[in-house]
Amino acid sequence: MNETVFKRDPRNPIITPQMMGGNVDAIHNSGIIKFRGKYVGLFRVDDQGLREGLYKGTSDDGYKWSFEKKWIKVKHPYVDSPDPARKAFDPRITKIGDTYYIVYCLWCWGHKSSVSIIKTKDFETFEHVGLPFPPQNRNGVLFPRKINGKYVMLHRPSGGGDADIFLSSSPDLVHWGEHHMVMEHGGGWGWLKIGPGPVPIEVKEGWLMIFHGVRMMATGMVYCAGGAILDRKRPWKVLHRGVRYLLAPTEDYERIGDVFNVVFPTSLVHDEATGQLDLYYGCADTRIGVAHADIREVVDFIIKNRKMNDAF
Ligand code: BMA
Repeated sequence: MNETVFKRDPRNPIITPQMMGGNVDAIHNSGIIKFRGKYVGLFRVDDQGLREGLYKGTSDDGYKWSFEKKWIKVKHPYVDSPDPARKAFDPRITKIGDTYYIVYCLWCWGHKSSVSIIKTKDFETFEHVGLPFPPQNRNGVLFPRKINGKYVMLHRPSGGGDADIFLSSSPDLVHWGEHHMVMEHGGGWGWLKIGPGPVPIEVKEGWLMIFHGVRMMATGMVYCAGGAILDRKRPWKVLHRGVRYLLAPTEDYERIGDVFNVVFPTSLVHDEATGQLDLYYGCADTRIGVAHADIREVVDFIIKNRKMNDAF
């Protein structure tokens, strides 16, 4: 184990396919958020037919979860399938006002990945909002408030190679434009591709953004998590990009699984009273881990180990 500021929870992995029982091959990159004093999550579950969809889970403490073992259902105009939710994966959940928006990746128009937005107020019923961009796009996450009067999303307009982080804005979550490139792939652990992770958190220096980066080794791709600070009013501007990763696959449960050597961060729960961050991440595309850090220490670590711009 070679940890930086994030420390792995000793209970890791906290959720495994074995705990789920039944027709589950893998449970990994998931959206988790505090809801009515407890935790709720939409979990990426691959079944034993290797189809992807979202299960709902609830928890009192963020570690022990109960699941509704069925795909959530959303009526979706773009997907020609008897059960559209079965094509969904890698959700991120953002609360804006009293509404929870879920941005996730959807296989549509054949086998092409697109980001899709749905919304809910109660996590019982989900409503389609829009499909912001044409394919391919692999990761999308909304900021937790409007910036300059518009909704803002980080996303990754690529299905594979040349994968960089972009930002776009919208007056209504349906019509998107004002595209900016935020960060190019590059650097040691992100030299092959990068993509946005959990919902950014506002700090006094700007926005704390945790993202994933990929490098190619002789044995295949290695996925790490790192951090950057974006400008508060112009969040496409990178103020500090951390050169050192925050989390890299070192444990057996992160190294061995359906895809080897993957930590894939998708949710960050922030306790404002204590400053604690809980980073939930997919491990080897098979199970879920959580790591903890103090938010100030994370920001300081990124700034101390920074590049002043996105050019490595
Ligand atoms: C990415 C996404 C993730 C996955 C990762 C590692 O492209 O498909 O869902 O965790 O690859 O396989």
